Amino acid sequence: MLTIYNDQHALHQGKVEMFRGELVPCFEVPARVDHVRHELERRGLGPLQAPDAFDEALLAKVHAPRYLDFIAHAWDEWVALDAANATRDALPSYWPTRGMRTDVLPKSFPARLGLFAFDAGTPLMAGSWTAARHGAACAWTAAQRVIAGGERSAFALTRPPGHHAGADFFGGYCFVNNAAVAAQALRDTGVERVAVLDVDYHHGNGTQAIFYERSDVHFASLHGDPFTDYPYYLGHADERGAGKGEGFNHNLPLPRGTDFTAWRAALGTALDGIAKVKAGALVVSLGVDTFEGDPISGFRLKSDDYLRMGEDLARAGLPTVFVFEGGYAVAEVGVNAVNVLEGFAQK
Ligand code: Q9C
Ligand code: ZN
Repeated sequence: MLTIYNDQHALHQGKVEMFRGELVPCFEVPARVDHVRHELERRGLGPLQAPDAFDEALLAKVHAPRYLDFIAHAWDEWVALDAANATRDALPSYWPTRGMRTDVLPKSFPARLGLFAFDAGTPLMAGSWTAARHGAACAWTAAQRVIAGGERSAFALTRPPGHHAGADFFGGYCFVNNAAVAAQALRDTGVERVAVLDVDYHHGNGTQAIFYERSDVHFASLHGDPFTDYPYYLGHADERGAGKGEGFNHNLPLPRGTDFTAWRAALGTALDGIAKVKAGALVVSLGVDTFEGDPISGFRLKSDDYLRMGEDLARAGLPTVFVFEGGYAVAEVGVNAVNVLEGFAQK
């Protein structure tokens, strides 16, 4: 499997996140990607390539200009508030709620930080924007290789992850929606309809929101039920798309404790939906936080199940871009993610 690797990922390295009423060490750590890279190398599933030069104007196809302006300068603004901020990550503490204004941007940086964020679990630091932009370049390059380059599949190995980031918000450890960038790139290369299949434990609220009113990108997601699981406020089965996008959004929420037998049946349902809309290419938001040992998630997949997952994905018979998302059982993340790729490649 051709892998496009973000060698800048470790520039993003959060210290703490708000979790159950206290600041705890971040779950989303650089070692996650290191384990995946080492596992790819150990199994000889190379090569690793650097991304091509990426026109950043492409980010504006899936993100709002005012969000991109904000996030590009956020670290400098944070440090300008107080020189001592250089030693701590930026985290929001204020959010607009129903009935408040989000159309007028406050001058206050902390107020804007909260306006563009949806949780206090996504620290931003000096290298976050560089790491996130390089990640988008990896997703974009993987899409180019699959369509223009004639590869059957490619893998964007990057962090921070992307699927919780919407057109104008960050959260869930995500700043730039890499899967959306890949899907848009496939569209721009002439694929008439792209399917994004999100197998991360958490609902891909950002990806759903970006494409909710579009019929050219079908979004399907298997995830922990939002009644009990993050991101809580999106991901129910009755969210089917709106306007032109009606019928092109497919959520399959599953209860905590779901094992691979039930998960795989839901995957079959999602793949049937993708076949029905006649998608010409597939983007897989590949989170492996469905693993039984994941510290923040509730499904029960075992390492071997990821081989079967890859085989099932291959049966869709589509050019496929894999984009790395979550997975926090750090030592097992490499084996689990690479099992999906190997299962896919062997079919
Ligand atoms: N008790 C990704 O997997 N914290 N993001 C949830 C639940 C946020 C996960 C805590 C989880 C974000 C890409
Ligand atoms: Zn996740």
